[in-house]
Amino acid sequence: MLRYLTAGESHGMAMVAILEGMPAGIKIDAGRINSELKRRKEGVGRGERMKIEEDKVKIISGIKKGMSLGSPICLYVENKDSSIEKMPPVICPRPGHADLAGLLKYGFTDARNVLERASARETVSRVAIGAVCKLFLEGFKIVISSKVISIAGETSASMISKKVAEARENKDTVGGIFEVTVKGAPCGLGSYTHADRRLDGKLAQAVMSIPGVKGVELGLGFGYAGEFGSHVHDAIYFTKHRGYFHGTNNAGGIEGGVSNGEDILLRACMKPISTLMEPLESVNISTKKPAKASIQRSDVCAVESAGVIAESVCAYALADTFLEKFGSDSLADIKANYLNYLKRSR
Ligand code: EPS
Repeated sequence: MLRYLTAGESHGMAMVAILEGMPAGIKIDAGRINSELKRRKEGVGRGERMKIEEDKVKIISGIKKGMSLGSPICLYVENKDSSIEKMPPVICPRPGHADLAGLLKYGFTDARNVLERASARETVSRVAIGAVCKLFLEGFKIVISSKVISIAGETSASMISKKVAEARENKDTVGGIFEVTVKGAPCGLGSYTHADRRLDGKLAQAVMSIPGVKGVELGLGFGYAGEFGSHVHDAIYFTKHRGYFHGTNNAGGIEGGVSNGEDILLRACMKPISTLMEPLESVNISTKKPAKASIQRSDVCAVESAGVIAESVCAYALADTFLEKFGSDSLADIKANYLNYLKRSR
């Protein structure tokens, strides 16, 4: 139903996104897109680039007088640091980054050609798209949030900032775990009928595609592995007031690839940022001799930002499945379909 494309290098002119398939009639304000972009920049462990960039969106198309037109929405975020043409070549690939695989795959002799696009700066575009999707979903009282669960194994804010400061001091980096919660999603988004329609698969793909993410789980996730079925499946109840509901939510709001009306709960693990100020062993790709990996300006930790990015990509996946179920070209028609469905599915 929905599709998007992003373009832009980390130090190129701008980050660009085109979102196609959004219905007409959604109230969309640049202010909300900008506040989501600001959230993406913040968080413990972010680096110098975040102080350089303003990350303010220009709406190029698809929106008139604050209302979506149903035509492709083009969003443009200028890069203040657009020094790509002047930057020196990178010849010692960084372990953990896309540098080496990208060099070999595309036949480059300069890993800058790889890292400019592999950089997590690309997520500016995905957060801008996610903000539009959030505005659409919020019209149906579907609200998405995220929080940090742990960073470098620590869970309290004070211990987390201590560990991040320690990593910065030691020229090191840290990763962690974040959680995304979706409240208000109706039962019935996604489908068990075919692999690529499953909501769990769509969400996992979307979150796994965020740079640095190495693991994704829904609800109890890996915790299911050591349990008896009778202890972990969520019993079903019905009351006139609530309709159908589950006693627990180990499934994380999705059964058989379909949302079941409970909160959708997703956790993901982000590895430590791969650019190290005290670099690991690598190889000079011109001489093929051992050399320390290249040093680039970077973050010490970006787990909090990854949570915001995950909210955004989940918002896109949910808006897509929502339009699949209730879709039409006009928001008014979608609302009518949605209310009709709510009435019959209780
Ligand atoms: C990022 C922009 C980058 C890095 C970081 C994320 O800016 P620069 O490379 O100019 O300092 O801060 O990039 C990475 C973590 C990465 O792996 O490339 C951003 O806007 O999110």
